[in-house]
Amino acid sequence: KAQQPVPLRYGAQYTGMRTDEAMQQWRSHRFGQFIHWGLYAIPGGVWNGKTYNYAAEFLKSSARIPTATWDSLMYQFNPREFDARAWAKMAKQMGARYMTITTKHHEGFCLWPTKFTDFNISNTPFRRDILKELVDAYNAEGIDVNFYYSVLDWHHPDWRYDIKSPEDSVAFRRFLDFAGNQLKELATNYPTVKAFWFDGTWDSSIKKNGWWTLEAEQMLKSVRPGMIVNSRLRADDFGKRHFDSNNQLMGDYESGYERRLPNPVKDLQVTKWDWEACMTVPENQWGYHRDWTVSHVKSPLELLEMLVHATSMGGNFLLNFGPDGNGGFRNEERHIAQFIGKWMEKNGPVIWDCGYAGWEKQDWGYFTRKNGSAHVNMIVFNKPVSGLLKVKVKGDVKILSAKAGGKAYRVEEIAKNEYFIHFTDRKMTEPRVIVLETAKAS
Ligand code: JFZ
Repeated sequence: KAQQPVPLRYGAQYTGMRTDEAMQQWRSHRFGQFIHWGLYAIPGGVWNGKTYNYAAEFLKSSARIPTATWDSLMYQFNPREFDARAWAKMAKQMGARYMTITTKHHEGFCLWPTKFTDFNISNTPFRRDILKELVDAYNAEGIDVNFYYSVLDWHHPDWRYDIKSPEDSVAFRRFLDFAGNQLKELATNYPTVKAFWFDGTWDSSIKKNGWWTLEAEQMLKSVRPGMIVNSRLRADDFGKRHFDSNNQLMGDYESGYERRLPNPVKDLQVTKWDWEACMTVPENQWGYHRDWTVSHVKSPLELLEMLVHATSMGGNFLLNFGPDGNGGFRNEERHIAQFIGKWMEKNGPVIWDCGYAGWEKQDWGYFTRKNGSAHVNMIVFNKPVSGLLKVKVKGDVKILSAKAGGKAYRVEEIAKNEYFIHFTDRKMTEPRVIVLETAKAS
């Protein structure tokens, strides 16, 4: 028998996907650039001559550095090479349609001149409002800017991991006011911000204050109609996160896929909601780390395949970059951006605006489709020795043609709803796109 829904005050606010223009735009972007930048970029994973292999943005915690010592890095933050317009051009060339920047990571340092703490960019030797320069430069390239915000704050004296005493609740209440003020300040002073990417909301203190996560979501949406927030912000009345106690997605999109992607056969449930996966280039480094030999560094092709994979399942792909303490990108990151950008220049239309095609995944690669289109894109990563690419269509459709650029490939119907595309003459040096033209069968 059907279960009665649990009454919730702070659960999901609606069911199904948002269909408004702001959300459609967010969804159509598909490819975003994530940027982790803060004081941790200065030591870059190395403290007192010792290299810490764990995530560079966690160095304060891994090397057990006292808060006062860490915070004094602020007086060294002077990224002379920083050039917002060059960053934006690189993102544009890569094919990214949005960028998400860490306004404040766990360390608590703020990249904008906030009124609510002195621990911010205006007290560095650099002084300039980095956030404003980035928003202006990316927007000028036609790229939307979104704000990452860590609620967890290693600097703020009122932060609590848990609420164990009346004193804790008083302090944490002050902390939540501080965070709410900062969020309102960000949404007000940077009016083109499209979305907030919340992080650092997994501790008991937040889970016991689910009301605040809903209040923050609603406040941002009232300041900026159309605002988008990720599921990671949210906790319900019972401290359940991402999905509420009735298993409904909270926030506007699911953001739990971190450094992994849904399985293209088993996890098709994700095609029912909006989602975004975020990805690092090394195994687990978000901020700048001097030594990338500590783990496997993904190749441009691996990352490009992940972008296609995410698109094929109706998700966005947010690829992380960690600029160094001078404001420059490492060569590996530049190379990745260039490589993906070259492919996107030709093939962007099978990514942007595209999503799940509704057809069964095949071993050669991925399908994508623009919503409602009669054209289905095949993105071929693995060419079989036979050169025969199997396609199983869904429903009453026929494949009329298979084309790559000007060239047509033979389409052979081998069984009901099953085809071979004869891709025999091609030597592949990069993922190849074949566009299938379909028509209703009857
Ligand atoms: C968090 C941060 O701690 C990290 O520094 C980075 O900013 C990343 C994007 O987010 O790390 C997480 C967050 C969530 C999970 C794992 C690591 N998770 O849900 O598995």
